[in-house]
Amino acid sequence: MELMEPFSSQLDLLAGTLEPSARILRRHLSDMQEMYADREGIRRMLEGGQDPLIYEVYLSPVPEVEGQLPYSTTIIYPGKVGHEFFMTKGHFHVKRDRAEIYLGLAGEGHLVMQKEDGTVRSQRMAPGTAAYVPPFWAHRTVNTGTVPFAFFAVWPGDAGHDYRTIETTGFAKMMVSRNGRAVLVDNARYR
Ligand code: PAN
Ligand code: ZN
Repeated sequence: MELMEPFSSQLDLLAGTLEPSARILRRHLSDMQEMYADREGIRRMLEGGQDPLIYEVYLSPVPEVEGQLPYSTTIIYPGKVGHEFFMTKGHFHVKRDRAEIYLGLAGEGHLVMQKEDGTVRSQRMAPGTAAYVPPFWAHRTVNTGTVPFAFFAVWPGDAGHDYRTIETTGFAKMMVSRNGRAVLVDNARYR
């Protein structure tokens, strides 16, 4: 492993930004159309010229190799696609036994996790919530509030990101708004 010098970076605890960051990823609705249930609604939004920014990821400059601990912040904007709250794509780690820690910074949301057998669990996240993603659980975060939801994450450098499995199967449950409340309901498209 390459020897590094110690360094630090600055989190804006209210805005959720990370300075300096090596890269900022921006995910719009058009980047994740197949992740939401309301395909007809999406088609209408995109054809009408609406392609909202759903979330941003600020990535640390830490290399993604064994022994390192890369970290990031994620900001998910408030909003819905149909009844479904704005959320991240979600992924398994390529090395399934690699865990992760999330720390809530601002706003509120849910961390939805799923095992390969389709078992789903969710944890509510608010500022100060340290949520643990155990080995073998896919993870996706959802903004269930009305302001941007921001959190910090740190994971083992050799974990790798497998987006394909979730793109193909989806999550067994989806987080929707019902009578003004966030609830997890079965996803008819699962597998
Ligand atoms: C997080 C996520 C981040 C964005 O840093 O990568 O919140 O979500 P997606 O990667 O699913 O688009 C993490 O879980 N890293 O392993
Ligand atoms: Zn992860």
